[in-house]
Amino acid sequence: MTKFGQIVIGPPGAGKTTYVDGLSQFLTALHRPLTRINLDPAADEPPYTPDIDIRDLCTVADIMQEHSLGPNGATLFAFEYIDVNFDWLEHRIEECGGEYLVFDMPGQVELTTGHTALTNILTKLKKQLDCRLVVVNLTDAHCLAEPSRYIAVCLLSLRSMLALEQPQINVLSKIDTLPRFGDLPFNLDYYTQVHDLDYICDYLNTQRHTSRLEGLNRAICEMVEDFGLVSFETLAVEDKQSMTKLVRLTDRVCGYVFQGELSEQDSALSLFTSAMGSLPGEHDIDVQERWLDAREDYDAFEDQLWKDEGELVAEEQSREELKTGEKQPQQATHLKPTANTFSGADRPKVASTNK
Ligand SMILES: Nc1nc2c(ncn2[C@@H]2O[C@H](COP(=O)(O)OP(=O)(O)O)[C@@H](O)[C@H]2O)c(=O)[nH]1
Ligand SMILES: [Mg+2]
Repeated sequence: MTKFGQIVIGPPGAGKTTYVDGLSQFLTALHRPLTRINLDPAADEPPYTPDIDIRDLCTVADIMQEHSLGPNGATLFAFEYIDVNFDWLEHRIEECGGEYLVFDMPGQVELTTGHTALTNILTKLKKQLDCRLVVVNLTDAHCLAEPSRYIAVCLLSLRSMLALEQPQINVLSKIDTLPRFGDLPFNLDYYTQVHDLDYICDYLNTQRHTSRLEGLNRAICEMVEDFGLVSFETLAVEDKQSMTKLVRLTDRVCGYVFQGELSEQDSALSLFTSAMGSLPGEHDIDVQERWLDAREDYDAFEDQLWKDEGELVAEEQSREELKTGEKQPQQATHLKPTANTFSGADRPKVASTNK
């Protein structure tokens, strides 16, 4: 059976484990058969319960002791170990049986930019288990506060796209924390679209101590733009709209949308989990407005929206119970987008700053 899923990568602290936990709750609510796989051999107890855990095969502490390696080398070794012992992973995935796999990865950048073990594992997952995976590359949105870090993140994202040779969605995580870092010189959509990077180089040159790096910055930006592969989505893991949008996008990119209809046709939510169409109003939401210019209005608006939906679901359920005389199981219908979800008409309005 073809399997679909996500490989969640990104530097340490980018929010990978938190996202896997959020995603796991989200997809469980949609009744999607899920296998959660922790491939971080140095993970502390993750907030979700992994169905498969690399720490059952090897831990960083054991490898460090046995092979006199540091924590970084031990993590790379662990991936070489999985590569060589791929049968273990294959067997465990088949045993768990979930049609949707979510891999929580360690933050070592070498794994996704140059080391071959992960590439080999991805190839085996594809060839031996018919997995169609999408890489979700998280980077803390804090990088936007520092233009040179943003350029480095663009370069790293491009590097992992080229090295892993998988469909990849780059994500600025913890976008809800952005207002803490002060005014940005450009609108948020400038950073997400990754176009006209000349402007950010010009801006960098107005800063002190960076002029000697001008040529290097411009060369990196030119290369990133020439490839035309890098752009960013945004994510605040506790924001349902934000999670919904990312789930829809990952479903389209890995191809889950084409088989969701078959496997989930009994679910009232199949339309939501598998439909190709965009969320109502999905493309109207301006990330600058949502997370910076009118954040509080949007938060209040969303709270009210979910509250209204919750009440609607409760009403529907009690009507159903009255009709059948039976207690209805708790439905996840509150996750279904309703016609009024960000339809535009009631959405908070704000004059764009258009930088
Ligand atoms: N504000 C905010 N914090 C987040 C978000 N996602 C993760 N975090 C926090 O970021 C920290 C690191 O997250 P973790 O998932 O352990 O990162 P990992 O090392 O990439 O697995 C934790 O304290 C999380 O609570 C988010 O969307 N918003
Ligand atoms: Mg983690």
